[in-house]
Amino acid sequence: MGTGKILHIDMDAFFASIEQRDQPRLRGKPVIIGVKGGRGVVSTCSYEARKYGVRSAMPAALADKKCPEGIFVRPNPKKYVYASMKVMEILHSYSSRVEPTSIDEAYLEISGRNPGRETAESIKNEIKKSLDVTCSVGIASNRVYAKIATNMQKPDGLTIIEDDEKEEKIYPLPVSALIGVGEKSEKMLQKMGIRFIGDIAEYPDDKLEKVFGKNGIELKKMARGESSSKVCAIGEEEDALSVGNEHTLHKDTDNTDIIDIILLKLSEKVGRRLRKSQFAGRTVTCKIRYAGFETHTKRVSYPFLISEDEKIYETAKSIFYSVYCNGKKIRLLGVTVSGLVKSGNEYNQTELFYNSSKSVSVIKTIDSLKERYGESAVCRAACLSIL
Ligand code: TTP
Ligand code: MG
Repeated sequence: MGTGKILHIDMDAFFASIEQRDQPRLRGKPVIIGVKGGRGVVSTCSYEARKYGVRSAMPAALADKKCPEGIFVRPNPKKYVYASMKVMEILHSYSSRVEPTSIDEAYLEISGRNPGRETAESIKNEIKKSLDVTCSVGIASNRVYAKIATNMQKPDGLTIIEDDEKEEKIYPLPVSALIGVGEKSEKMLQKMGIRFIGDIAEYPDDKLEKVFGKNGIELKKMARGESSSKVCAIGEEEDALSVGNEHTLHKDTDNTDIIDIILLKLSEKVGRRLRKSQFAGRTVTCKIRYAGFETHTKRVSYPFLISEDEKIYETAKSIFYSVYCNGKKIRLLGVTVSGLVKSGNEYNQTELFYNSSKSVSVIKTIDSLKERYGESAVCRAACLSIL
């Protein structure tokens, strides 16, 4: 059988592995990246800590309770950004088409002449040799399966899914293994009698479309391994169409409460403009300018359409914190959604991929209030407590 075309790579317990590499006393131990006794959440943890049930985004206090022998380590973002850059540099030496999708994750298009397994092994060896940390790789003929493959064997895994293996290896997986299917979508699918990826793959188009709009069709394509698998190298994105907003601060700040609120307000503005013009997009870009004018932009792309404020905010925020150097003062922030597609009933379509307790009617009400009384008329509780 032919080899896969898309290679997906994801570093193992990224921040924790870097700390274990740099501090030998942490090796083989349950390491929790976060602040012990703080009110914050866990950034990530070593595989040793995962055995105790510790997870990313879990409150630090809960992680401490679950794993009393866990060793908390404060995050060193600069170090992780540097390591990420090294990884991306290595990836670029294997393909001109590399799409980083987070600080420790990327898709690569590998040409037909290069056998997938050899390329993957070589990448894994080179990363291990030059950074002394491990990664997991998945290869398939499409992005969705490649990412699923990566997650099938972690840490230090290498998994290849051939096209003729999908019924055996992909279809028996629960729907939640598909990127974008959260708890809410899972429940809705369950009500339709859909539990496994194979169920979606065989489900009638019209019924999926009725419930989920265009994203229902997209979901079926994802399940079948037929969704778009283009790898967008940096600078190549099709973002002729985009909606974005920027905010320059009156006074440069490193206060993350203020930064979060600005990102929230920018995301709400962009979301409202998207919905008003009946567009939804795949890519969120966050622009960060430091006081010295040093500017960074980074983007994350989803295989589905989004237009909800919270999804935009969540994404912009995760991009921000993957780039931000703690303590550096910020002058300007920007949030943009691109890769836009005209969408008739976007609420219905995006509902499938959107895991929020906030109902569509609430979003609509907020939009119409802002329309009538201006942006500052409706401010969430989070904003009110600070501004
Ligand atoms: P992930 O790739 O999701 O996690 P991971 O690399 O730690 O572990 P895995 O082996 O399962 O891939 O995220 C990459 C890094 O991003 C992670 O090391 C820390 C950071 N991160 C956060 O700070 N907060 C989060 O909620 C998540 C999910 C990740
Ligand atoms: Mg990772």
